[in-house]
Amino acid sequence: MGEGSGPGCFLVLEGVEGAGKSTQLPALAAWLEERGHVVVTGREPGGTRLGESVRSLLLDQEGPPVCDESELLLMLAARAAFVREVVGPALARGAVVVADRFDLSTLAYQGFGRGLGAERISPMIEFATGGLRPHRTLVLDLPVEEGLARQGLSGRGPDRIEAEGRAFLERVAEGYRSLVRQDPRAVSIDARGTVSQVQERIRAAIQGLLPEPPGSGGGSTPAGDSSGSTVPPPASNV
Ligand code: T5A
Repeated sequence: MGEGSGPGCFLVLEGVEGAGKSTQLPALAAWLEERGHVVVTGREPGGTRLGESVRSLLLDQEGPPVCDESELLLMLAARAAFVREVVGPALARGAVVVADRFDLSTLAYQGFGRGLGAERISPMIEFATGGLRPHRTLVLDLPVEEGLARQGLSGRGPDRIEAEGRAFLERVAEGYRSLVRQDPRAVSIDARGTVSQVQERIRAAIQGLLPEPPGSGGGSTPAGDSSGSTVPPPASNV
């Protein structure tokens, strides 16, 4: 497994809480499908049975106490499964994979937010991913305050990590800004404005990256694959 391995294309949406990743992902996937691409989606932590179990363990407010080091290792355990069960096989089939969070989340949240150090944990991330990196990471940039306000309006209560508070989330946001400066595959997307304005910016940022869609049938899954719909809920791609 190497950088962006396989003939497909690996896109990742990143950003602070409430930046709009989960809103933008299905719209992007539908747009790609309309253009004839086979699209596979997933979220992190999650996207596999193991990943979804890790997600509950880490994000439920009622879950067990988790120290920062355990949190990092559990995020990476989920990622190792996601790469091997979902992303790698999909890229090998020529699909466009769109993930809600990936490696930059770990660097921003555990590296900067928890203070474990991005340089220190980078080799661990590489071990978990087998060196697989997105072709493009789209970091939705929104002031922390605005993201929290959007979340508040959504009526969803904070998960365990979100509940860390404002100072933690500001460190995460600053981490993202620093990571975008260093990573040539990452681009910052202004996440202010309407949902469709942000979607337009995302589409513009992936121009020229996408492979030729397979045939002209549009979104069909290659023979031998029984996963059905090309934009299924996260865990059903496995
Ligand atoms: N994590 C994850 C780590 O610490 N390390 C890691 O390695 C990984 C992979 C995951 C948590 O785990 C942490 C990070 C997170 O704390 P999550 O639920 O997947 O949790 O991620 P969240 O960021 O918490 O998801 P959110 O749902 O809060 O944020 P989104 O997806 O960015 O925002 P979204 O799309 O749900 O939008 C939030 C609200 O805003 C509205 C939406 O309708 C929704 O109500 N909205 C807009 N309103 C106005 N204008 C727009 N343009 C809008 N776009 C969306």
